[in-house]
Amino acid sequence: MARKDRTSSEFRDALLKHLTYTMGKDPEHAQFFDWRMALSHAIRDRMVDHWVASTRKTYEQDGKRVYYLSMEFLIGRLLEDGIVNLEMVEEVKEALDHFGMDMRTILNDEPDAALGNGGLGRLAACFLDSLSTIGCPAMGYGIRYENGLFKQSFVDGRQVESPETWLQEPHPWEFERPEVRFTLGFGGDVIYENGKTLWRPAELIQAEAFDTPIIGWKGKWANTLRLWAGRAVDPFDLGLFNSGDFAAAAEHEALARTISRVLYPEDSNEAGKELRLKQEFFFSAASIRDILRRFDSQHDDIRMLPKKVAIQLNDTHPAIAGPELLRILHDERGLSFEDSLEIVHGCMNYTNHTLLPEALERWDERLFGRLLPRHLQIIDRIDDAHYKAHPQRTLSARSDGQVKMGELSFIVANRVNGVSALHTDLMKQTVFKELHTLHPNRIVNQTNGVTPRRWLHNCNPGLSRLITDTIGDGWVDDLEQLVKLEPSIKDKSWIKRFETVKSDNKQALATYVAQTHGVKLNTEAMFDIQIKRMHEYKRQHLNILEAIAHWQEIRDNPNGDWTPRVKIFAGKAAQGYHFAKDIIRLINDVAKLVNADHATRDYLQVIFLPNYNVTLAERLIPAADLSEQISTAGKEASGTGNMKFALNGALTVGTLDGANVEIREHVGEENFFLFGMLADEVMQRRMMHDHAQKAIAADPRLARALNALRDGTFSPEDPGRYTHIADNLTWSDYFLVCSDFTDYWRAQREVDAAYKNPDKWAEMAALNVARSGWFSSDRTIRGYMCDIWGAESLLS
Ligand code: F58
Repeated sequence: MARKDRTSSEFRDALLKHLTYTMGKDPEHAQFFDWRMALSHAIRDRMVDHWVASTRKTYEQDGKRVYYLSMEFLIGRLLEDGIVNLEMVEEVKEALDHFGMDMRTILNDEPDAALGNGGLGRLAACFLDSLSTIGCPAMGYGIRYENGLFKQSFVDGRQVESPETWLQEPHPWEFERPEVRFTLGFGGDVIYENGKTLWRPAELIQAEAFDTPIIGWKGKWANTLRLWAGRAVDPFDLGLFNSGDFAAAAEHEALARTISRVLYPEDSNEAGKELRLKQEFFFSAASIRDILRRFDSQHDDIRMLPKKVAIQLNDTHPAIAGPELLRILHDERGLSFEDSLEIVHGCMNYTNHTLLPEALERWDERLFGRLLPRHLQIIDRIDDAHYKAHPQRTLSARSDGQVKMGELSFIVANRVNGVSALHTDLMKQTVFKELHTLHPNRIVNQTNGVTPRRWLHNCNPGLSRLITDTIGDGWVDDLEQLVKLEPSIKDKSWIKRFETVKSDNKQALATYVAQTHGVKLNTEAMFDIQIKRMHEYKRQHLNILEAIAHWQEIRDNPNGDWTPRVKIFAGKAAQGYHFAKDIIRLINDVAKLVNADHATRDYLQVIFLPNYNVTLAERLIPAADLSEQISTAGKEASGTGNMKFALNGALTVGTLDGANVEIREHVGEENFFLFGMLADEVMQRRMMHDHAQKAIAADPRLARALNALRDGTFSPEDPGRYTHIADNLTWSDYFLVCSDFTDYWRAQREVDAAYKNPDKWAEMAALNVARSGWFSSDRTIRGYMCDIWGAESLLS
């Protein structure tokens, strides 16, 4: 038998074996679910050999290991990723064909693991993929939320949240590790005994590990994502049970499990805040213990820790890991405070993802002290030591009755990084100005990136094939090879193929939208897409205001030479963020009216797709013509969606914000639609108290669109529904929607004009693809390895 036939028949057997012995089904009666689970297990088996080999090599070589601590890992679906990375697509297809199953249908049956909110969590997932592709020994640490980010649906256009239940069915990728458990504590007292300070927590909980292998490109390396689940130390009280109080008997376990129950519990009340802080400590402390246990198994001298361990704090959520490590070294292992601090400093690094002051974490010191009394003392000592070394400083980690996690992370960390060049500069000038002056070498930049495996190779097979036909497949793990496409872009027949790929992708999206939402999209029109968390700084309302103004103009002149557009939105608003939820409702109300308008609907359609997640992004991005990256300059730390769109051949309409700046530099300013104020102009303009009113007075289109919000055009049954949005924009407009409107309008009309010339448009789009290679997360991870972690690849 030829080798290929042998391997596919072997895989067929493996699949059948799992169907029979793991799922306990015979093929006759197996459901989709059974086939998917059997397939996942068969694929997971193939991963395990690589995984074990990588782990063995990591121990043998004893190189520096990287630990990425993150509250979020927005990993999405894993089956296709696994099949592709193991180069098993053909084998799997053949095996499934043999049993009369369709691979695509099975892949689409997998739930999307939504263990994150947005860019921060997705970045963590892209980094895991790149760390494994590069062969950097690393581990991701996070929380195994039973319910990830809520499911979003719309009722009368309003966002309705329901629990996300990805773990309701077994998750085939993880390995439960009941033997890896740590007991952690909260509350209690700090006692002084024999010259030692010790923390005696009042409440104990266990963290249990669940491991998921993360396989890199071509299976050369595999790392681990270790997620912690809350368990009771004493799960069941038999005494209470026997006395008839069944609920109380199980209470310990129920309470312990709440800690890993949901991602970002509503924290507008005290109980929610407390749970959130507990979650942060829970996973950080468990991870620190695990890191020390592993280190201790190979080394005797704890002073070697910074040589062997690099810890990356993904934002401030795991910042308590610093004081916790310090506590263990000083209180439990007896090192001096100074030596302990030096070791901690040598290991820890911190990535900042936002400059929004309200998003920088701060804890009320009473809550903090109640839950973590010893850590509060340690933070004070860190502050004191820092003050001694820098008496000129004016701010500290603990002040004004609060514990400031940004300052704490900065002081403790060896390196602090921003996520785009602009963001890093702004960090130096704004939030961390003083700390930067005291530590001028601490802040470094690592512009974000995205994994080309998921965000081009897997989500856009048509474009991937065209690229591989043109330049070979080396680009998949060396994305800068995409520049080799440039000569072909001048070739008319190549551009035709490129255009066909895009129109096929649009068609596929339109079919999906028709099937799932019953809306028929005009595939001849430009697909103009804005998908991201709902936030005022991201300015989805600027987009919809422009759409309203555009609709009004088309209505004025229905026989004009309009460029047809489909405006697509998706994104979730935080449960307590009412303004953002009202913007969702507005977009849905605008969609209802505009899509039904016979005079305009050939030129303008608006749709808000519910329940934005990684899987939906994978469908939308390959079909986009235009990418909306329109945040108020200075507010979007980087953006990563912007990179995914450019890489898939969408043109950007955007401000000079976050990584847009670098995208524009790479793809060329002639291939990017720029508008809006610059970050420093934004700061200036905000000082002008009547900036919005002036902008409205100067632009009749804007005034008219705002009037339509006020006069109930979009909510005739409830005419006052959107008055507060118009009022907010007129009288406050912190994010400068009005001030940027006129220039946004101009840029959008340039977009319209450019789209009228399809060949030119395709050429610009293809140049975006060819020049986006730098935005691979492989490049970003290499930057972290070299500038932050001092870690090396173990792939020979
Ligand atoms: C995002 N942050 C930034 N935060 O907004 C984006 O510019 C950047 O590209 C990305 O990080 C990666 O660096 C982000 O996603 C959150 O989701 C917060 C988590 C904590 C609760 C509030 C949202």
